[in-house]
Amino acid sequence: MTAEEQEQGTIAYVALGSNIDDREHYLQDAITALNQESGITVTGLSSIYETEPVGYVDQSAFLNMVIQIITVLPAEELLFTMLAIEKRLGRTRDLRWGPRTIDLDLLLYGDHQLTTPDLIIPHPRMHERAFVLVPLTEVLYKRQDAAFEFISAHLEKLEGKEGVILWKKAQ
Ligand code: PH2
Ligand code: MG
Ligand code: MG
Repeated sequence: MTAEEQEQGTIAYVALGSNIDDREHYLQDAITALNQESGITVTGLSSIYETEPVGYVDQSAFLNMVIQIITVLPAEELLFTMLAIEKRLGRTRDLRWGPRTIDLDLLLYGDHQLTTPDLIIPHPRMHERAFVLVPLTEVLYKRQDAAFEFISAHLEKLEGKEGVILWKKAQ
């Protein structure tokens, strides 16, 4: 961790997904809950996209978005905080990749690379998922993050973007 990060916190990106009603409400509640945590400030929002389910396809369409946060929490503590918020918002884990009230995935944590038993950063599947890269690219651009070039190059090569439809544009 650099001295600057120690002082100001680390910029991180979190993907949100919901496919159980009220989907938009779950996204909103999760953002509010994250922002209320001490040590986390929400600093940027993508638009909300409606997306075809990927992986396990026999389930309802998702709403997905990505937010930028700045946090003084170490990555693993941030992850545990996210999991606790998922739980508070009624998340159960019955079926891998199955329906969920809210899914919070840590995508990027500064430019750190990290592998622990609980966490891999950058998120190992994000480069294959249009429902992640479309909103991530949007918020990286908006916040003028240097990672934009690299991530948008991945997005250009990716298939399945037609399954990701703008649902509510960010202000
Ligand atoms: N999440 C998954 C599996 N499939 N499909 C869409 N469209 N959106 C998601 O957030 C999603 C998914 C596992 O986390
Ligand atoms: Mg996920
Ligand atoms: Mg998850």
